[in-house]
Amino acid sequence: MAREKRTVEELSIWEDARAMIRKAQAEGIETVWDRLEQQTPHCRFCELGTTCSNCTMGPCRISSKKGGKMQRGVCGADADVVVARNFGRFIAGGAAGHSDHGRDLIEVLECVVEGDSSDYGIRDEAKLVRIAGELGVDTDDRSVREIAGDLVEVLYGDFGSRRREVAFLSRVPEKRREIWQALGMTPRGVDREIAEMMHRTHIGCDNDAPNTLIHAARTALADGWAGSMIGTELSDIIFGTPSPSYSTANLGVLKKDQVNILVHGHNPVVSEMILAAARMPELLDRARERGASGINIGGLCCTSNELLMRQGIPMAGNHLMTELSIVTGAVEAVVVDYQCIMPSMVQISGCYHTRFITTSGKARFTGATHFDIHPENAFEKAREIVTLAVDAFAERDASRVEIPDTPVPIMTGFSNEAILEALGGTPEPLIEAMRQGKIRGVVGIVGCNNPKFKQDSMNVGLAKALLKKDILVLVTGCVTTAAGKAGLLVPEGIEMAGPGVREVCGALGIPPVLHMGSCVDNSRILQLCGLLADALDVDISDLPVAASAPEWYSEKAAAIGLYAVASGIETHLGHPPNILGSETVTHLATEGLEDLVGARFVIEKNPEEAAELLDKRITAKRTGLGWKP
Ligand code: SF4
Ligand code: MSK
Repeated sequence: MAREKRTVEELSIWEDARAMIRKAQAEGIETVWDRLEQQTPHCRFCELGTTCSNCTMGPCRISSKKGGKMQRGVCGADADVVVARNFGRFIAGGAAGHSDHGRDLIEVLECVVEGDSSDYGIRDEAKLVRIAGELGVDTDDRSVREIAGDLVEVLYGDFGSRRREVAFLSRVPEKRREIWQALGMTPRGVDREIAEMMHRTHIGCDNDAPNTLIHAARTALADGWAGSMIGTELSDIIFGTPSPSYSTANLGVLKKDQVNILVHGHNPVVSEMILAAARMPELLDRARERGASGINIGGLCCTSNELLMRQGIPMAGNHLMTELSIVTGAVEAVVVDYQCIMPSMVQISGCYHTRFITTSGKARFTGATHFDIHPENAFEKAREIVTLAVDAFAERDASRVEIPDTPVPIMTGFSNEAILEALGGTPEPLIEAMRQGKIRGVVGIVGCNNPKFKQDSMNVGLAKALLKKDILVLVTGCVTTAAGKAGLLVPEGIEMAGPGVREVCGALGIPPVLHMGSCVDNSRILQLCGLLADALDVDISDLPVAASAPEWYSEKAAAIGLYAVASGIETHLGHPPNILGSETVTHLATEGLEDLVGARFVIEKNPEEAAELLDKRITAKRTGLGWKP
């Protein structure tokens, strides 16, 4: 039966998105929703995870019909083995993305230490010394440069195989470390776990699905407690630790009379330089000479989160807004680093005067203008990029410009340091509010948009449903924009929360949903859970906390979900990964992991139902702690 085409209203909950989808349709521009329709229905074998092309005896498909033909691939691998191997490689991809991002920051710090880059520096020296001390570096009577040099070595070590465990495992509660040790899940080195995942899933290696999945969890843990955590902590050291501030969100942050430059991707290394260049008087003069009143920097996806948290740069949109931002006709340049950048943006840029600029040798796009940016040349290249964008302003076709909506205010900058400072230096007031039931629990809602969902319907729906139950919400990644546009990232948002959250957040003057950063910054949430568990002398799995990635789509999001579960945090997903072709793998993910690591995945596509499931978990954990439900 032919599927009915979804109306524009069914694609997104936002008016800025709908206006731009209509404009794209009127101008004959293909978007992600058009291509999803062309690709639907998807290959059923792929959806179930039962295709394999790991060797050239195949590719093979395993039938889901029990007892029929094609129960095994040519080599004899059954559905369990094929699904587990595919999932393991999916996780390795996600862990590689976050972790390679973390490594890039080590390289920047190394350049600073060795004097190879004057464009970057150490903005938070106190944090550098604190983190170095935490990781065993001698900090007494030594220069910042010497300490940073040793920290660089310790963190590079986390990527190799000489360690028994990654350095930040010192932040993991003892009980959790024992669980990992007993299961063989302790992450040793980032590259080691990723390489071993690829090795185990080579033809003729790990042919026992649960064993493969244990290593998938170990690989994900290397991401969360090493690669991502390094990314977060070094970004803070180099660019400054976030503290609360205000900004704005939605496509209305674009300015009709200014040169608009959107930074997109994940890493702050390039975008911080673009921002600095855009503030240069000579470039502002150049913009004025060309008829613009200024240079406006806005963000997309996680690069946006990075600049928003530290610099208050407005957020133009999340994943499904990226194509639509160009459709406004008001964007002179999109400057990207890596991850979550749809290749279609090159074609859409070509429909306007927009310059699509790539900056990383790891993420080149055919048809884009490439500037190879390294720590040694970053500011100079950023200056050239901004010049290019300024000059493009003259080519803007005013008759095609449409900037929908007016920006909404958002509050950002809730690093753990900022949260602890607001609480008076210790997590105790938060624990007390939780003990009293004013804040019944905490849920981190993270992750993406996916065109299979009505954009942000789940992200916003779940946040609102949890708040009503007096459950505090933390957000990162693309959920940030969703929460912001819904009015949840300002102190006035407490009106949408239950009485307890309203009272606590109202007294502190903070929003009921706290923005903690980008995707790698989910490591901040891990660290916070570790702090709370240690303060209560329990394991993370004993806490009334949970996680959710309602509209997730990427390998990275799956890795985040798995490291959360393996850390003892029950995690909701709005739709399952491609594992349903294996009963063993599905059972392990949704039930069996509870016995092993004290948490599991729950899959639910209705936000109210999902809130009920997470509430059930939180209630059980509260009871376990001897607190009223
Ligand atoms: Fe087929 Fe086995 Fe080769 Fe996979 S590894 S393609 S299941 S023969
Ligand atoms: S950018 S991984 S779409 S959150 Fe981090 Fe957004 Fe998901 Fe990318």
